[in-house]
Amino acid sequence: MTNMRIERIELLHLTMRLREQFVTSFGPQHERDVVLVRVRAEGVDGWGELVAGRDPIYSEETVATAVTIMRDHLVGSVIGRPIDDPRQVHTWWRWIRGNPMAKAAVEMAVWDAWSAAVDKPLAALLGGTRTAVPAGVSIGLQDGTAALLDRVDGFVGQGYARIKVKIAPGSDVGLVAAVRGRYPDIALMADANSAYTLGDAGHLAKLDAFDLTMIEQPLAHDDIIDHATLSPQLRTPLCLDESIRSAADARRALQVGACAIINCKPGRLGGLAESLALHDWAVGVGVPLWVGGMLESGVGRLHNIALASLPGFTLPGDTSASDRYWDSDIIDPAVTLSPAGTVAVPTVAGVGAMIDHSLLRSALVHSESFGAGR
Ligand code: OSB
Ligand code: MG
Repeated sequence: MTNMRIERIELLHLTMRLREQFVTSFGPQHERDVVLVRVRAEGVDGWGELVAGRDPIYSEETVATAVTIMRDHLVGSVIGRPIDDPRQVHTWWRWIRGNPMAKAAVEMAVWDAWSAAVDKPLAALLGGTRTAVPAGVSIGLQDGTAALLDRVDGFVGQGYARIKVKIAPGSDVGLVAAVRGRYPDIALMADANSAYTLGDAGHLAKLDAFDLTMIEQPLAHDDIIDHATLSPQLRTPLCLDESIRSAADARRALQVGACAIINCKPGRLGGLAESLALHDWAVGVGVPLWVGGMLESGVGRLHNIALASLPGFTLPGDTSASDRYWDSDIIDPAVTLSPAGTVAVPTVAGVGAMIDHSLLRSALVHSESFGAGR
């Protein structure tokens, strides 16, 4: 198989209720508006997931803006155009500024279709080398320390390989001290989602006492320079999430000393090709990397797990099991956590074979389609 042509693209709009609210420094979230992209080529389907939120709080993109970009600029440039390598697709969109989540949703669906067409698992296509990857879990802000410890107990009991707690001003040092006090040896980190400023440097330095693997994105979502000023004031390594939108951003951040670790989210980077570029660069310079999550349904989750199987992802990702967020995920089998704290890398070619269409239908709100056979 050397060539593929996408004939039709469908956008499936789902609403999925989270098992429990997820609270970050941005506020609480109870459900996700999930848009799945289904690309249809000769005899095969490919699936991608839009990770944008309903509101522009993690980044500027929202479900509505991303769907507009897909409809007006992405879908038409892909349908009918011969593809001989899924790496090509993102280069067609270089002229479109920003909008990485919209691009990633379509690009990842093309990768998945390619995986199905060549009958090779996505992980293998990307250069993955592991059959299982260590899974971390991200725990939202809770109503007090006792509630947080309760959640941590549950996830440590399930075997998660790393615990990430969300922090915000007023809910930080005490929480981290309590978790570290109860679990002296677990891999523990804190994610601030941009809730602090440089003036908080002295306060953030108090977290140095708790042997955190990293502090994620303490300062502004679009900042690199202030993080470089903060970094030498802390012993704890900094990890950037929101600020890194390309492999070049990561290079610049490392160059100025803004971080020592990078969270790789394909949605934030515009897709898998850019994620691979980031990965290859990180391996070259020896920067630890991990795959972050965006509360994905099974579709995005399987993509993230495939990516995490590459050798440069040296730290556990936010690649938790389906039941972390969903009562019933839309894939079958769901992603499960092994007693060793790992999730299995899918060996099936194409996510489509793993979709539970009746669960998908029960979450479906509406759909739209583009191209032939409408
Ligand atoms: O900052 O990593 C983040 C979820 C939504 C938006 C941003 C983030 C998160 C998480 C959860 O921390 C990651 C996950 O488990 O999917
Ligand atoms: Mg984060």
